[in-house]
Amino acid sequence: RIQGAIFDLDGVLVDTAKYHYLAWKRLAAELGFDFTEKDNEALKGVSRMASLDLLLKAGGLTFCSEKKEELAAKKNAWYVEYLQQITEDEVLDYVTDTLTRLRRLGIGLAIGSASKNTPLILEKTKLAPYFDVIIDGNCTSKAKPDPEVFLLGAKGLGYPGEECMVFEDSEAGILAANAGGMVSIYLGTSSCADADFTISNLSEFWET
Ligand code: B16
Ligand code: MG
Repeated sequence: RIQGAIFDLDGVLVDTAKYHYLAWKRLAAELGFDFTEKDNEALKGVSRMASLDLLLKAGGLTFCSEKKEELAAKKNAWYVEYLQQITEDEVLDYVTDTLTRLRRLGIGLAIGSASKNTPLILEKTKLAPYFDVIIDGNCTSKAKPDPEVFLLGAKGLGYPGEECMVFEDSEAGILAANAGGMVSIYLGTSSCADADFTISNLSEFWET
């Protein structure tokens, strides 16, 4: 039986995936190439430096690691600038309903995010009080698709991976959930072949 639910942050709880995209697109433009929404799919759930590597590959560019640190910092500064203006309005549909209903059912609730900006996002959106455990890019060393972030979430909740379900909007995150032995639920309009279930939004979760 499922005892715990672990939620990805960007793209699942809050609509911040679009700001990541805007910031990466801005960086690509500055480097002289176009970066499409389709190109951006591969970056979802992926760590900041790994995302930069994918972006540079798409643009056919290579840089030394010092320069890459500089570019990643630049992207992050733009992203953080966008985050300054977000409010509870950025919380996606059915999120607070879902969290409240799961809590009433006795399910433990965790966040499992790759983002180092998780504390800022939670502060702006006032979501932190809903969760028992928060695992983010500041306390993990291995990026999704490694299951580390979700295994730490399950451990924090006190349940084995098999008793947890993971809500994700990225391919890397679904692979991480599968590797952790969890039930993987993909949130998206396209389908994700590796996910145990695919839903287009959280209200659909309650219909099945
Ligand atoms: P940061 P998630 C991920 O968050 C994003 O999906 C991904 O696009 C981003 O590169 C990564 O966090 C790192 O974020 O640069 O803020 O540390 O989807 O795992 O909640
Ligand atoms: Mg995500």
